[in-house]
Amino acid sequence: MATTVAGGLQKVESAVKAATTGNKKAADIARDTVDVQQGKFITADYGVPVHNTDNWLRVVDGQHSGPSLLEDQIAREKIHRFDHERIPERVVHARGTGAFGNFRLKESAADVTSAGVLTDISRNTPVFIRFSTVQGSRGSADTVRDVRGFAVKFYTDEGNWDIVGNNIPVFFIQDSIKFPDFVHAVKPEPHNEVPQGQTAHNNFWDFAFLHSEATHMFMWVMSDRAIPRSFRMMQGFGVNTYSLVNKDGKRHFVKFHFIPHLGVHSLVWDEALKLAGQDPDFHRKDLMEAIDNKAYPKWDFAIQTIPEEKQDDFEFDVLDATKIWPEELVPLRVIGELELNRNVDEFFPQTEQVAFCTSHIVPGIDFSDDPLLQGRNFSYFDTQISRLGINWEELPINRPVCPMMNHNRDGAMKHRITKGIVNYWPNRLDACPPVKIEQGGFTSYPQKVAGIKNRALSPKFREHHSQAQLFYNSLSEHEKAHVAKALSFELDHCDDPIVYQRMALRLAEIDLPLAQQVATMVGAPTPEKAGMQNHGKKTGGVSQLDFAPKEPTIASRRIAIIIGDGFDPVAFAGIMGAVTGAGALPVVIGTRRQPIFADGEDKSSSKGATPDHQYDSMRSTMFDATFIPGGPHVQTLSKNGQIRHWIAESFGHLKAIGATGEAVGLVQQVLAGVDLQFAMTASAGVMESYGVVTSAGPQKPKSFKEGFQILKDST
Ligand code: HDE
Repeated sequence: MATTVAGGLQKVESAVKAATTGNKKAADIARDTVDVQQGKFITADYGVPVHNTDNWLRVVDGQHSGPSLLEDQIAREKIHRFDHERIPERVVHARGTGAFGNFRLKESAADVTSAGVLTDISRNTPVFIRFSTVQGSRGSADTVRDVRGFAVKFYTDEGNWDIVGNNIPVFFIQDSIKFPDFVHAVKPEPHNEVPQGQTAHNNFWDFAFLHSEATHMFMWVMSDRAIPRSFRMMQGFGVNTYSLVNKDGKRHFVKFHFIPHLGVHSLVWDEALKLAGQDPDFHRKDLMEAIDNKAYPKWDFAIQTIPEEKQDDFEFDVLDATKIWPEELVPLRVIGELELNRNVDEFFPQTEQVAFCTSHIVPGIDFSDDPLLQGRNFSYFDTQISRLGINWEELPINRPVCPMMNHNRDGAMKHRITKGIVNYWPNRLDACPPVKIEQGGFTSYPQKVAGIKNRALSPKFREHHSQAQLFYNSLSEHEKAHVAKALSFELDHCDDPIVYQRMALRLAEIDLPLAQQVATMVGAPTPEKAGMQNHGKKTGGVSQLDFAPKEPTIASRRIAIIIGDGFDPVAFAGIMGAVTGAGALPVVIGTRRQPIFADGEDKSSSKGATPDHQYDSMRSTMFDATFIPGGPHVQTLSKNGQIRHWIAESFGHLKAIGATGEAVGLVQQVLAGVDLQFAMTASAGVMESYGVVTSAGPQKPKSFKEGFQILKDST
């Protein structure tokens, strides 16, 4: 079928098919995609067929293996290639995972921009997203407390447009020159390279205190936002202020938002801590699993815009990345939808080599004087050069899908061959000329600038507390309790008293009761008066409860169904049908992975049920809910300490537990001594979930609390 390429490999059939499906990026990448299973035989990198890659060429005399020969070019190639497999990891956001998808515009924003991607509703723009943590290195765990990167590359018809965002709408610092200090302080400490994937250490909190501008952001990072349940359940924010320019040349400032259809959900801290060891790949697996199961994650794409002439109408500076634009003041306008629907074929050339640049914008979009953005525009391009080399934009994952031609040339690892006798402009052949503005050529917004050259920021940048208070006030009670617990955890890990004592004082500038609570837990003197009065104001779109999906859904959630020999087949079949019908993922956990037989099932004639996993390789933390059917198997389950722990732990994490028949008794027994109040303190809050659902009570208690009460009453 497909033509043979060097190395005896052939084009991937599926990738070639992509060329005909209309997805321009899939078709583009297909040009460079081969399938190892289509390879007829092994060749060297220079194409020569090789018959033995298992033994180094050496002198053998029949009895002894003699010295290996340097002459063996095949062995040397294999080792050389291996020696150089690694490239430098990203200096921040090293740990990440990516996927392909599409962006569909639903409403033209032609009133504010001339960008084709935001005005042409007939387009289907391919995208690649990379989600990441910030602090940890490439091999660190997914569920650590950290900001998540949310970087989107739109392969538009006018070139690549990158929104290199986060899942938190503000940042720690206002001026990009502070970034190296910030990253040094947050990363593992210089003397011992500790801790990995954590902000719970002296240097981070020392930095946080010494930069009061970081106050708003660290409050977000101490909230549930920093321990998402899934990448699919987090918001994305461009954070920086960009500009949109319409066809009449009018400019608006803009902030970009992505809002997940599944709502914004988090783990509880105890789950996150345990998962970091039990399943360090929890988030990347979750994303791949959902896409494989066609539960394609979707986000609304929204913009907030402020006309240029209203720049000074706000208490805060609209170019300050430590501030949100409260939605009561600047409403969100949903104009599009983003969907992820394809996993990568190979991690390194796609997810690892993808390179984002805040400076990648398309006509109709422009920068602003946001001092954080200005520095970022320099930094990203620069870092790609050291990570990937100067020709990084030629890599398949990075190259645009529209025509690309200019007079830039050469550099290490140049791949493209440009024919022609001129490589400069202007040239006597008129080859590859600039594009007129009216024909779509990019031009910068002709902004008027005046001022005194100085190392300073304008006065409004000096206010650092108001929105930190606004954020805290806008949380629900259980979210506030989680913030207090997170701060208590983090500052307890700081052993230098100056660090946690000062931070208790900083917290007293946000909310006195919060500061007092945290000071008690971390051993700082209890602040007696507020360093600054809390203004008491609230805003929408901050609490995660504001993002509940329109219809409650368990779609794509993982439900554990625990069985041993003698389970009730009717309850089992019923729950399998119900879970699958609701679009969730049933995962059968057995007392072993070999087939398990239902109550009354004849082992000689039946195949039994083959579990997906055996209980000892899984933990309750990996599931959103648990169901145990009744039947004699409960006798075995009830003797198993790990299964009892599973039930108790799920309960402690306020997850739904379902049981029928004899299994109701097991759940009652395990939870008999548990005080609901205590369970909720452990998870620090009352979550409105369906709690414990058993055949002993109504099918759907209104809350976790009610479910638990019903269980107790029926004991
Ligand atoms: Fe980044 N950031 N950043 N950052 N950032 C990088 O670029 C930088 C900032 C963000 O999945 C680096 O390619 C500076 C804010 C994401 O490949 C580097 C400043 C936001 C990613 C860099 C910031 C981000 C990066 C490291 C302060 C949210 C991962 C590797 C002015 C809006 C992208 C790389 C990916 C990565 C610099 C602050 C988001 C060094 C100088 C604010 C999602 O260039």
